[in-house]
Amino acid sequence: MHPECVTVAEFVPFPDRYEPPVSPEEALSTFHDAMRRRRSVREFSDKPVPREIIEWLVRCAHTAPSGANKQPWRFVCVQNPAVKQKIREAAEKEEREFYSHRANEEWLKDLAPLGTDETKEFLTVAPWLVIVFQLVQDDDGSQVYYLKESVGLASGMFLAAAQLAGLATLTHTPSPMKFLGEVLQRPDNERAFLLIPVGYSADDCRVPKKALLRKPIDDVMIVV
Ligand code: IYR
Repeated sequence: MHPECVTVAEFVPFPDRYEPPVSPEEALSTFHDAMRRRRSVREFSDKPVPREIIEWLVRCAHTAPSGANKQPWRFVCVQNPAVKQKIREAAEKEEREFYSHRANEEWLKDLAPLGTDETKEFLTVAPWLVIVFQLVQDDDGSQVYYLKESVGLASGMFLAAAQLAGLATLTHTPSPMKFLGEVLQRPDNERAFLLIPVGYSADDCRVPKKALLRKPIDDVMIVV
């Protein structure tokens, strides 16, 4: 080991250990019932969501594990209408390219049941756009580890928290996403990872029928 790596790990007795107030089965069936009803929503209401709620979502996401506990994420939470408009215009520009020639035939065929196209009205209608950035280096210039895994875990926890709060989300990935760093004037060590519109689903919100279907559990779970 290098001589400068002699920092000794300090341990404390596990504080504040969580125990479910109900049986594991009951806790899990309650959680599952909320999660199975989550849908990716593209038709949002413009009903406002208080800033404090969005802060709770970020706090929940920020509990995620990460490589060497580097917490290599940043959540830029946009409610300013002019900034949302800028993001929409830039995203739609990329999406026009995607749908007209970037995507191959198989991709367009796979997307057909979702009914998506280059119009991204939800980017101006949803009260909040949360852009998750990954830190390719920490702010102090030090290395980060398992970046996509870490930021993916935090993003998943953000979505779960939003669902528990009765909020609708979409995992939107306009590609490429470089414009998000530019519009939001983010520093060079941040790369956009995911754009998550957050709000309430519109009263007359519709969702794709095909995406209701889950593969059977035996297709996704192998017990050895
Ligand atoms: N980014 C495009 C296309 C798109 C791609 C996938 I993979 C999706 O699951 C959904 C959409 C768009 O947002 O329309």
